[in-house]
Formats: sequence, structure tokens, C-alpha cells
Amino acid sequence: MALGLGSNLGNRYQNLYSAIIQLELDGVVFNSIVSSIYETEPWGKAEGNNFLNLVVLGNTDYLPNELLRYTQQLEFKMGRTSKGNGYSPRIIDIDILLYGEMVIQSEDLIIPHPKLLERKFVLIPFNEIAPDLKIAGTDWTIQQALQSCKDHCKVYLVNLGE
Ligand code: PH2
Ligand code: MG
Ligand code: MG
Repeated sequence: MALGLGSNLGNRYQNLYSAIIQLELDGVVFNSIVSSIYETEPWGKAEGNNFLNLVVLGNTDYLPNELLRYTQQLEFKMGRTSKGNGYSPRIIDIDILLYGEMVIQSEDLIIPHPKLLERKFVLIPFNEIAPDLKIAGTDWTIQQALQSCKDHCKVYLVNLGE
């Protein structure tokens, strides 16, 4: 199971860090592998500052809809306010990217994430930790998806050293 996290409001680094810690503390995600953090240009109609983004790959005992409910509650608990149009600045955004081999098309949840293939701010961190992972419902790996991705928004590795 893989999650994409993003923040472009407040202390962006701390927001990402708090969310990962909370996911682990609540036992929702375990054995997780976390990508580096990337500073990314707003993609699409997104307003506001650059984002920090990362991808978490891990295990979970939650079913997809339970995981969705949990992540939405965590976003809310961390102070995310309006849902806006989905593109307004946010303290934290937690998106389910993949859930094993599952393909889900329900009203409130689509897996794989419907915009996964279009977004370098997701594919670049994802490729760092799982280039050979297959994307359910496609013949592609993460690396192949990244190589074919036409997104021109800039994605920079954040150097946290020193
Ligand atoms: N999230 C969006 C829309 N645009 N752009 C970047 N760079 N990073 C995001 O996390 C992001 C976005 C909607 O959730
Ligand atoms: Mg999102
Ligand atoms: Mg979201």
C-alpha cells in the first residue's frame, strides 16, 4: 500500500513529519519505507506556495475504505479545514496511491489514484523507493510511468543535510 503526502501551508516539513509519525503510532501503517522529501511546483490549478511532497510505502491491516476514513480524520485532526475545490492550500493532504493489486472505482475512492500517472511530484518520490512496483490495472511499473510522464512541473530533492 502506498500513500502520497503533501503540504503547502504552515511548517510544511513538520506537517509531513507529524503525519508519518501519527500513521505509525496509530499502527495504521507499519514496516514503512519513506521517500526523500521533494519541493514541488503546484500542479494543476493548485494555488499558493510550492508543496513539499513524499511517498510512503508500507503495510496496513486496514481495508481501503477504512484507510480512507482514517486518513481523512487525520487530515482534519491536523487542522486541515475546508475541502475547497481540492486545489486550495492545505496543511496536509494524504492520498491513497496504490493498495496492492487492487483496482477500486467507488464513489468516494479510486485506486490506483486517478492522477498518479500524470504527476511527477508523486512519481519521482515513488520511483526513488519502488521503481519496479507494478501499477494495478496497467502493464506499467512506477519507473515506466515516470519515463512516460509529460508533467513539466518542477520537482526538486530537498537536501536536509547540515
Ligand atoms: N496536490 C494537489 C494539486 N496539486 N501540486 C503539488 N506540487 N503537490 C501536491 O501535493 C498537489 C499539487 C491536489 O491534492
Ligand atoms: Mg491530493
Ligand atoms: Mg487528498
